[in-house]
Amino acid sequence: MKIKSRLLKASVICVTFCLILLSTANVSANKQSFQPLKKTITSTQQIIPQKLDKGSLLSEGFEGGELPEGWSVLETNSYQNWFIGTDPSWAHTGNCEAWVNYDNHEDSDEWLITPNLDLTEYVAATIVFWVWSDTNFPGATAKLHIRGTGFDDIIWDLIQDENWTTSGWYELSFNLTNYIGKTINISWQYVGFNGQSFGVDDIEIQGTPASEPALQITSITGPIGIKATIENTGTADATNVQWSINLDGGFILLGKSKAGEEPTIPVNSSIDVKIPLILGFGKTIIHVVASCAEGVSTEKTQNATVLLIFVSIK
Ligand SMILES: [Ca+2]
Ligand SMILES: [Ca+2]
Repeated sequence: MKIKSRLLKASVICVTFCLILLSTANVSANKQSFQPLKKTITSTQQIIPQKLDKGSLLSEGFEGGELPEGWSVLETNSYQNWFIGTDPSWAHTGNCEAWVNYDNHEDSDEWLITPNLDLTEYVAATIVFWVWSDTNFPGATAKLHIRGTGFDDIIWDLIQDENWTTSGWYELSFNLTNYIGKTINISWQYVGFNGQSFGVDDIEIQGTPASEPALQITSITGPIGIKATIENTGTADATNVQWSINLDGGFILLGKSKAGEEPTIPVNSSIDVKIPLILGFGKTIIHVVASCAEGVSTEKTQNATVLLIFVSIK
């Protein structure tokens, strides 16, 4: 009986202890399960090179498996900081994402910062990205900062601005047009104590390039005198277009050079500029230059032979 009683007591203690353990595990399971596993990159994982078109200022899915070049982090302590997770089950797309785990030991103040972005050549810009989190643990929040010389604007705050009762990936987009003409960087600041974990993936920053003229000398022809065609292949009118034609070499008695000005070459239009009559002989190099008030210029050289009034283009 004694042995049975002892066994029973031991069993009760054991079961109680297990129940306590289980209940403790339950309390933290909700958040412990959010910790993505670290894994090493295997040879089957591809590092996808970035291909940016003219309108793309930044495109980042963290698929390189490490903090991308030009990015930085600020850490206030050594525990629960930003890292690049490499488990595909935690990424929004691909294998990787930027992640910071919740911290219930120390205050978090962890920054993930993009490279500097020059918005001077653009007339509009937007940022779109995905974040993983929820708003059920308001002890910590994530803030989106736009920073540049003399300013630090918080344009989004997870706990203040969202009501995400289910954890998962959410898409966010913001207009950056207020920052046109400036150089900025964008930061995700994870700050507070014992909040929800936070992930970022698939960041796209698109800009609308400012329109500008583009000048091109598309042809230089003879045979009586020289005619050059200057074309505006850009996206804005070229104004106060200064042009010149010069002949270098040979024995040129008449029509060695000429310069002029055209008030405007509209988009997708061209003008013909001329030296109407050239008199001379010998091999020469025709040099045509054009520039406009918008600071764009172009030039072209062409070999030719002059024989009396005839110009033969080589
Ligand atoms: Ca990714
Ligand atoms: Ca930390």
